[in-house]
Amino acid sequence: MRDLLAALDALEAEAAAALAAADESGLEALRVRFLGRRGALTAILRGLGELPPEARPVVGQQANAVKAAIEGLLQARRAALRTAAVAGLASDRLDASLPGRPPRLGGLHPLTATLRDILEIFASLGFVVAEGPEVELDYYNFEALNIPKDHPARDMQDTFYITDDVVLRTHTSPVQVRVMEAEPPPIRVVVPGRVYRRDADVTHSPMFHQVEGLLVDEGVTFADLKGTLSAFVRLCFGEGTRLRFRPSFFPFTEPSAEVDISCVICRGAGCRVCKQGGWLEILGAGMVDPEVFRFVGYDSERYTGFAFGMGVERIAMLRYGVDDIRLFFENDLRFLEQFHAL
Ligand code: 2U9
Repeated sequence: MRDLLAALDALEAEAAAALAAADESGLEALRVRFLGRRGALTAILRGLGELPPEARPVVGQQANAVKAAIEGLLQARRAALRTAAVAGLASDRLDASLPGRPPRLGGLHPLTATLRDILEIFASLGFVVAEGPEVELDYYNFEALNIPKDHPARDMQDTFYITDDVVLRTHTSPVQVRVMEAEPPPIRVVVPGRVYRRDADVTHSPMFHQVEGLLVDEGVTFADLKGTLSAFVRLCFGEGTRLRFRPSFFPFTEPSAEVDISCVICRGAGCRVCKQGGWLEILGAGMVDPEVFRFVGYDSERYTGFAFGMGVERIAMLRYGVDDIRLFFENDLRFLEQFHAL
């Protein structure tokens, strides 16, 4: 009898512990285990008849008390779990009046924004975009542009060679040669793209971007070049911007000029950006050399043309007051995010 009473106490303690740890899905299994027809409690109640008569009421009473206690614990646990579940539902409810999390917007890279603006301006002047390979034949990059074999630009020090006659293009000019080979005048193209030169410091990057332009037709003069570049400069930097053409030399243009604009920061008064000079060099240009027309089979007695070139990084540096070209290529978000609002 003592053993049976101890077993009943142990059973109640075991049930209490199991129920305290149970979740809703475990409750039914525990009911079957402790109160079911094959459970220990039922076995004890069924075996009462085998006990000595004086033990029957004592054990029977204790067994019924344990049964009632376990039923009570089971019901209490079920109620507690339900209450917790309802409280969870209430607190998880979506508050549709909360402000949303704004998605973080990206922005254009300053070079992309600058390049798009330049191309849009030339599109408004009637130029169409032409593109070509960055890995280029020596013939298109140098030979057909009247850059002779002994020219310093051809030095291993200045150009990335792939083989003896294949280079990474050093300018986008070979594209204009290809355009002229492919179609007769009139030609009116702008050529954006990456170019490569063995040069690296705060104002030079081994890869940078150019936009070049070429216009060829009958009767084209230096006045057309000046008019086109004046229109471009005023659309790009503002109506009040002045231009200055200085004589220069390029193998592929004759005559040639470098073009300065009045400083976009101080308007010519002198400042850090223009190094107190009041002028900024932003373009090279000239009339296409007849020798270049000879290479592509154009009749230089009938046709004349002008060409120009500019560095996109240089224009972006002037526009945004950036003093180190490498900042454009490091992809540091602290730099790039400053352009999102612009
Ligand atoms: C053909 C004929 C002529 C393109 C030209 C320049 C002057 C020039 C520089 C600007 C800054 C290169 O990026 S930079 O360092 N470019 O000064 N480019 S005329 O003349 C051409 C091109 C193609 C067939």
